[in-house]
Order: sequence, then structure tokens, then C-alpha cells
Amino acid sequence: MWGIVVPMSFRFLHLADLHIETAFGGRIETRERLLAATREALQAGVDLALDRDLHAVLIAGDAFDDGKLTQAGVDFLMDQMQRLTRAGIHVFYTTGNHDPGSKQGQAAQLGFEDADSTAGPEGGLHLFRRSTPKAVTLLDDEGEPIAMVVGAGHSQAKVETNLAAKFKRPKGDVPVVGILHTQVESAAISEEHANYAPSERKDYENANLDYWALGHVHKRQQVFADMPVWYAGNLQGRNPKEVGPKGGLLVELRQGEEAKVEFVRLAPVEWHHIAMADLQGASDRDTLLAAFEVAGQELQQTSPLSAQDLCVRFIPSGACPLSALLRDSQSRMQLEEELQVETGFLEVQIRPKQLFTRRDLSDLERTPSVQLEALKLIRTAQQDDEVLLSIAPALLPGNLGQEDSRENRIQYLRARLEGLEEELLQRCFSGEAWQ
Ligand SMILES: [Mn+2]
Repeated sequence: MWGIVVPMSFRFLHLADLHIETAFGGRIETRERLLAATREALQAGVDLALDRDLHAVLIAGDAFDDGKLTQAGVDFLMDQMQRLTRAGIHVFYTTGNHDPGSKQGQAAQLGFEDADSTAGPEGGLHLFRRSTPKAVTLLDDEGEPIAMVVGAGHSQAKVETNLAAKFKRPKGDVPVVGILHTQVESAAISEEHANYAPSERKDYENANLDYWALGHVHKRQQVFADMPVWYAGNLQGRNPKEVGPKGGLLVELRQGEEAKVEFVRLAPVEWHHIAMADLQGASDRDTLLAAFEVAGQELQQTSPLSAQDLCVRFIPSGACPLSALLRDSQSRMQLEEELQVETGFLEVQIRPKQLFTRRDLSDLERTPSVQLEALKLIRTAQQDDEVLLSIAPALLPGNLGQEDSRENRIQYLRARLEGLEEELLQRCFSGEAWQ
């Protein structure tokens, strides 16, 4: 409506952990495809930024692995950056543990400028490589502020100080975005990443920003349900652990409103896990192969990607008459090759997990093994309190305290043994006892 000024929104793409040109596992074909895929994913992100006419692209660290980026990689990266700046799109790049910002490091030599306090309407490449946060105000054609981006970088490879704690909301009535490579200690799968620049909930509460573009943990997630703190995850899954669609977060911020965050799929290749828990009927090799193929087809039908862009890890578990075949690395490799040809997937892996062949208990009785003896001992201890107490150490680490009565000790010890019988049985059944 005329006369009402709608506050301008700040629109950007949040990317992180590009790891362009890093080594991968898998077949040679898979490695080559993934190498190209990391580049294609970035290119797709740049295409999207141009297409949507965004204000900025934020790269939250680990754009590459320092010392491993070839000249071709540098050229590619900078070509993409220049496509953005030519279109008036700013790039804010903060350094991480893999691409630290020391003078000798590659990040400092790419051609980015150390972040200044303002950025005009023409596009620019802004680098945060020092541990003290710096605020950049983005200005529109009229010189009016649109938003502020506050960033700090890793100045060397192993930053152990909390960088997030140094962030403060700058004054002004435009949206403020923080960009940082950090290990938020409570984030999902954070235990799989090195604890660099560790941060915690209260840092984000104190800073009170409108959005945090984080990098480091490769799993995409909103870190706190009640705060706009996000990991974009890595851009392209590079190994079997990095499953599912990968890409970036498209963010729209309006002063006084909640951030609008939308995931955009950019990775051209995806890793998937397929759990195969129902293989009891697979008593011959052909039936087994067919079961894998059917599961593969189901994945294919739900994925927009073509078979040659899917890397699949099958995880057979539970009872299966052919568990020995699947557990033997040589025959498993042959199965993987056949499945790869049959399905057309880029990569096929089979990784059994707690797979066993069901046998009669009487089978166990006939074959002496240490597992069987342990099984018997546990059964006795479960039934006979004296035996249970006799095998327990005098000092128990549990929180028994003043409650250290006979009754409580027994209860505590029983709880410790729970599930152990099942585990041993499985080991006996899986044939481990005889190998
Ligand atoms: Mn990292």
C-alpha cells in the first residue's frame, strides 16, 4: 500500500565446508566423480544466487583443505566468486580449521579483501581471518544500510578459544548475521568433529543475533530449536557417513521478524544407507542379490537423482542364513561389484552389522567355546545372588553412596549384566566362537 514502507529484506545463501578438492574413499570412478561433484555443487550454489538475485553468499569456513588446493582449484573457486561479484553479490568468507587465515595460508592469498566496516552496492569478496569479530554494514544504492554481517575467522589451524563468546550485537536497526566456523558442543554428531573454537548455548543467547551461519559440523541442523543458529552442513557428501541431500540454506531476514530458512539441494551426488533387516529368507546367493536389488530400486524410485549419482551402503543385520558369505570380505567384494553393475549406482558397499545365522542352542552345547562358558556363568550369576556378589569388585563405581545395601548392590549388578546374554548368544550364533 502507498505510504507504507516495507522494510527491505536481506537475502543470502549460507554455505559451509565446501572442502573443494579433498581426497575421498571408494572406487577410482567414485573418487573422480566426487571430486567433480564438489565443484559442481558450488557452481549450482552460485547459479542459484544469481538466479534469485541474492545480496550475498556466506561461506562459513573449510572452503578447501589448506595446502591441498591446486592452482586449477584456486582458479575455479575464484571464477565462481567473480561470477557473484560481477552481478553485485557480496561474498563473506570466514576461515576454518582446514583453511586457516594466517598470512602464509592459501585462504589469505586467494584475492579476498580483509573485511572492512562497510560494503557498498557493488559486489565484493570479504574475508574474516582474525579471531576478533568484525562487523560489516551492507549498503544499498542510496547508501542506506540493509544488514550487518559480523564474522571472525580461525587465524591458525588449531583454535582452542571460544570465538562465539566474543560476538556482540552491533547497534543499528537492520538484521545482523554472524558467520563463524565453530564446534557447538551440543550439536548433533559434534563428537565426530574436532573440538575447535568450541562454543555453547549461552554465547548465542548473549550475542542475540538474527541469524548465525555456522560451519564445521557436516550435518545440516538448527542447533537450538529456539534460536536461529544453523549449520548448513557440508556442500557435497564425500564419504559414506555424509548421507542424504546436501546443499546450502537460503535465508531471508526482515528486521523484527523470524528468519526464513530454506534448504536447497546443491550436491549432484548423494550417499545413502539402506538397512536390510529382513534377510531370513535369503538362503541362496541369487535370492540375497535380488533382495539387495529390490531395496536399491526402492531408493532409486524416491530419489530425483539418477543411479550413477547415488552411492549406496547396504547394511544387512539380524538373522541371515548367508551371514558367513556376507562377512567374508572377498565374497562380499564380489557381491558389491555385481550389485554395482546391476543397479548402475556409482558406488555400492555392503557393511554387515550384527549379522548372524540362527542356530539351535543344542548346536552351541556340542561345541565348546569360551563364549559358551561365559554365557553359562552369566546365567548362573543372574539366578544366584551369591555368585553375582562373588564376581563383583568390592568397590562399585555406581552412585550407591549410603544406599550401599546388599539389595541395592544386587540390583545394580543385575543392571550391569543386562543385555550381555543376548550379545554373547549373538556372537555364538554368528560363528565368531569358532573362528
Ligand atoms: Mn572444520
